Amino acid sequence: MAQFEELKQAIIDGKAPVSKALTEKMLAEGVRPGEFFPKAIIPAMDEVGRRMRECEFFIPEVLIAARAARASSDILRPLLVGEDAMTAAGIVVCGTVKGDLHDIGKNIVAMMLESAGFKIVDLGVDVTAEKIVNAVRDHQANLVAMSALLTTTMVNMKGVIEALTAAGLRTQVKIMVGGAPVTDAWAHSIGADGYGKDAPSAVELARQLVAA
Ligand code: B1M
Repeated sequence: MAQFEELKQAIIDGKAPVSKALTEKMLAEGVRPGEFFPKAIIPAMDEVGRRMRECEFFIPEVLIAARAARASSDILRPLLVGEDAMTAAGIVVCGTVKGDLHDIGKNIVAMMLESAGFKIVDLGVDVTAEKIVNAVRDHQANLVAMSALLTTTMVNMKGVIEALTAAGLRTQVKIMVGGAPVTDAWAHSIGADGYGKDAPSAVELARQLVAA
């Protein structure tokens, strides 16, 4: 359907008002809420991820595309009930670890995950291990996504994993980590399940982890 292509393009181009207006128009014309994610929003954000990986898009383009995706999904989410209920790809508790106030990268990752159909419980910045443990329990999350930008705070990721283990929740959740100083080797050394280099890789990794 040409309209889904148009919406997909509006999202890629970061045109939030167009994406909002098109979503409203299509709904008024009888398009079912459940069709938007698989036919326009998710393919659009997959394309944004591809462009970012290939350095055709940089942070500003990704942010405005994610905002355009949100303009559409904000309208759709309350409508996704009954038959059209969107099955979340997974429930992700995310946050920047204790002592760390950097949230730009974490927010991009959260927005991209949300656009890819994950339900996000964003705890913000300076998040304690205890808060993450409680959120995993309260929201029955199956994924924890931690971000750290400082070499002095990335050690707190290990504390979160230990706290999840101590609370008996480690087998219930997969854990992914990321942020500028974080590496694959670091992720393995602290017992995380994976490392995301950037937001598109974080989405791919999240999909793999929940499917495993
Ligand atoms: Co800060 N800061 N900062 N800072 N800051 C860095 C990180 C630093 C490298 C700058 C430098 O010295 N060259 C340095 C850290 C040095 C180190 O630890 N080795 C530093 C420092 C020292 C500090 C302070 C200590 C400075 C001071 O006060 N003396 C202080 C610390 C405050 C604190 O956190 N307690 C501080 C403060 C700040 C600001 C508040 C001013 C501001 C943050 C604003 C905000 O986030 N709301 C800030 C900023 C902006 C930066 C730089 C310049 C940019 C960070 C950023 O947003 N990058 C940064 C230098 C740099 O990185 N070039 C720096 C863009 C963002 C899109 O990238 O976050 O890497 P990034 O996210 C990427 C990937 O890493 C990945 O995907 C994202 C998108 O592709 N990713 C994940 C991130 N999380 C992921 C999670 C995943 C998967 C992928 O799965 C879970």
